[in-house]
Amino acid sequence: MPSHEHRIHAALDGFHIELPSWGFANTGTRFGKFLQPAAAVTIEEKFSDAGQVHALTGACPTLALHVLWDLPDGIGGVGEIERLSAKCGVRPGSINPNLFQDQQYKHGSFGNPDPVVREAAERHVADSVAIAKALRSRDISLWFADGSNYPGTANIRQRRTWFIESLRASHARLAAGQRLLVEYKPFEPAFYHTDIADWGMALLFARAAGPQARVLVDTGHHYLSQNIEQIVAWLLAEGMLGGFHFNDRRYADDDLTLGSIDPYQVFRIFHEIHAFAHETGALPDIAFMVDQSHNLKGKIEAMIQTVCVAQELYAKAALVDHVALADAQRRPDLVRAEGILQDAFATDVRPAIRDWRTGRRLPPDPLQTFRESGYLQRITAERGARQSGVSSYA
Ligand code: RM4
Ligand code: MN
Ligand code: MN
Repeated sequence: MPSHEHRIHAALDGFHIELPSWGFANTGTRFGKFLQPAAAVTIEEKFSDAGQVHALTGACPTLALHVLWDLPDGIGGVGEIERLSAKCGVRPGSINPNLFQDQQYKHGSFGNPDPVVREAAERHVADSVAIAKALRSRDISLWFADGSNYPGTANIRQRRTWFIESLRASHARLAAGQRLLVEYKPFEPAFYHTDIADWGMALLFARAAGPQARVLVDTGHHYLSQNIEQIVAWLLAEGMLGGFHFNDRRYADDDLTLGSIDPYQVFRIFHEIHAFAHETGALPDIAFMVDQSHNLKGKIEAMIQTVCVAQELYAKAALVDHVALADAQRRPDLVRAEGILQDAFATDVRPAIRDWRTGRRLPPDPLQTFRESGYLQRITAERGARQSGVSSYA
């Protein structure tokens, strides 16, 4: 078996994680926003900040874009995105349609009882697919705020049928190689029922949509104590896991820093992926993405911290001895099997990760280097001088 160091380095070589453009902008809660002078307002600033994170970590080559916020002129914005991408060294990643902010979506988008609104939503997704094609982005990532607040006010089965119709129509617009990712969320903003409430509904919708649709698991979108790694294992077995939105949560969809509350949960998710790769001989083709929007922490620092935590947990999971684990499971030697996971989780992988960074001409401590770089001071002064800065999100 290769050395720990070798396994960690090989794992990190293959580990990329996409940053969200909206994670660099001013956002807040429904109670208020605490504005940061350094927050990105323009798409140029978002690309610039993402470029910093990638330059320091070497792990974030793509930036997720939200169509309404980042391409307000639709396909007309593609040229500017290409220019910024080349300038900042970060490619456009998943394309996220916005099907929740416009007034017409008050009662839903694909599930709206009004056919005119459903059509508008389909058109927006079609535009998003066209944008993704023009940018050579693979994934169109769908999250719906659709649902209802009061029992009896929505025909749940009818809305399901409308969803299937619109998902099929959207899928039909995909080019070969593109994917439609279907995200689920149990509640919020709808508080009685959500049209895609859990992974089972997302799986059935993805299957109904067509062969290029997959499920997107946002780690914050589960009920308390749900076994997320089991969902991951099932979706892997079904060939239906498309990607992740990573964040942590304590109560609900809190958008906390990945691993800040339960790092062992993240480790167990990564373990299922490594175990699948060990058994099948190939890493599954999954998009790892961050979906965090920090209201209080510095946004760029929070992203660097997140990426470093993700690398650590991914590296720890790569240390699990799958041959020994399979043997312990077969016997079964329960204590030994569990101990194999615990030993990997307890391993301090930081020295090996520092070596990996040094070997790739990256700073051994990206956060420290960022703090010493002067970038934050510079953008705080430049961007703080202007008054606006409130993004429309959250
Ligand atoms: C949702 C979900 C989506 C994100 C929106 C803005 O909670 O996580 O992925 O696009 O927030
Ligand atoms: Mn999400
Ligand atoms: Mn969320």
